[in-house]
Amino acid sequence: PGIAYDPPASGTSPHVRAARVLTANWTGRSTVPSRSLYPHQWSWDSAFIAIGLRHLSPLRAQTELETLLTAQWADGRVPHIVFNPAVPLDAYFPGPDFWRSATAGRHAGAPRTVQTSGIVQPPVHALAAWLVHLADPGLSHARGFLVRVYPRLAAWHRYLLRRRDLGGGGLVSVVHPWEQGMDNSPCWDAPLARIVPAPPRSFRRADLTHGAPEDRPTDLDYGRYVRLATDYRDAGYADGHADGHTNAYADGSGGFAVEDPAFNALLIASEHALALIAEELGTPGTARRARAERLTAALVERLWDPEAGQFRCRDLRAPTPDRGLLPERSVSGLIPLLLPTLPHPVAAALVRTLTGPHFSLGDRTRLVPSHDLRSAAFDPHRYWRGPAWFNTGWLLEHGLRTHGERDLADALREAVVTLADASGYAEYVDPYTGEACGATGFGWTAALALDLHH
Ligand code: 9WN
Repeated sequence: PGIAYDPPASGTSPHVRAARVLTANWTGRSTVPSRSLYPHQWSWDSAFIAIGLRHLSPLRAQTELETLLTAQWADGRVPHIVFNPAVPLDAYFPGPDFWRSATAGRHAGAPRTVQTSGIVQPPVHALAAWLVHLADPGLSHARGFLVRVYPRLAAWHRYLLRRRDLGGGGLVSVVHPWEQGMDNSPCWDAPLARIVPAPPRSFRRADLTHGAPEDRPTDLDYGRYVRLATDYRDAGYADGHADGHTNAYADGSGGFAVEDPAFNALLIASEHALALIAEELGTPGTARRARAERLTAALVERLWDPEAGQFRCRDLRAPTPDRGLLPERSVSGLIPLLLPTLPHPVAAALVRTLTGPHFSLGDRTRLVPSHDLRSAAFDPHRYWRGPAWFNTGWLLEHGLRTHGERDLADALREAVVTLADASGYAEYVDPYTGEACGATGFGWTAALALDLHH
């Protein structure tokens, strides 16, 4: 239903192969990131997927976002996973029986009709909604797409800005590595080291049934992910107030609270998109644009490191009085290049860092590695500790183009499209060789390659 474009059985072009991945991962209301590893709906995956899907079927792209937003909590949070009740409980860990949203999330306003996780993911949704609208404004108007999603997207941003400014400096914090989306980034090594891992026998990983252990986070990482998620759940997924129970901090977070450059840059890009949506609906976008500018200023003030030539993560639980910037250089610290109103010297420095020895774009690497090539923690195969991912490639392609770096943007675009197809639409690839890692037939890889193909 709703499929506007049926790829021919013997298609040979990359476009057709990417479209096939999206068709194979479509469940009728949304798209799974991967049939094997991630058999439910994921929040930021759906946003990226909708951006590609709009070229195949604007209706499916709108539905993708609408389905996700139907699972929004009353407090405004958009959960990072919406569970498909038809999928067996042991197919993914942590599943609905772990998160128990309907009961544990009752006070935060978890929906009663669907089961979800209780944490969030980067807010790419308003940006995606705007791009989806542009693909077919006629259909969008006819279905009242923007009218329906706008209040939900506004509530989502309100939740982040009001309940997650844990550092008090205007930026949003994540309280779990899964929220930031780059789960085992070396940036989290120091903040996670302070977390007592859950006992290994208290949970069972499902990812190792499908993924190679050396491409996935370690058991020790998982023990800590489980501990943080358990504590947050057991405190009723409450943000922003002390409960004196399991949460040790007055702001409601557990032992992990980080201001991340990519998460905040995506919020800013989405706030700009919300301004455009507001205007399209005949209301002023001025206040939103002003807020986006304030957030951009806060981002530069709190996370920009001129010596490193990139943004860094701020660890709010660091035992230093100034709550230090984390020393590791992640691709996350380059993503703000996406923002058109970034001060020129900052954008210029980011381009130098991207092409310099730490990321080597266009020299030793064809796609941007997720982590600093020169870090002792760099590993070309282990998940977010080095491999190149296609969503970060897509974001940086836009950033380069936005700041007038046409040749670099063209080369990156070509690399995303070529390597996505050559790898079988892999989840991530070795940044030097392009060798496929993780799952193949991965949703956002196909979607974003398709988008750059257009
Ligand atoms: C936990 C679905 C998600 C992505 C994340 C990626 C990975 C999950 C996992 O898969 O995380 O949310 O089980 O490893 O890190 O960015 O959204 O594709």
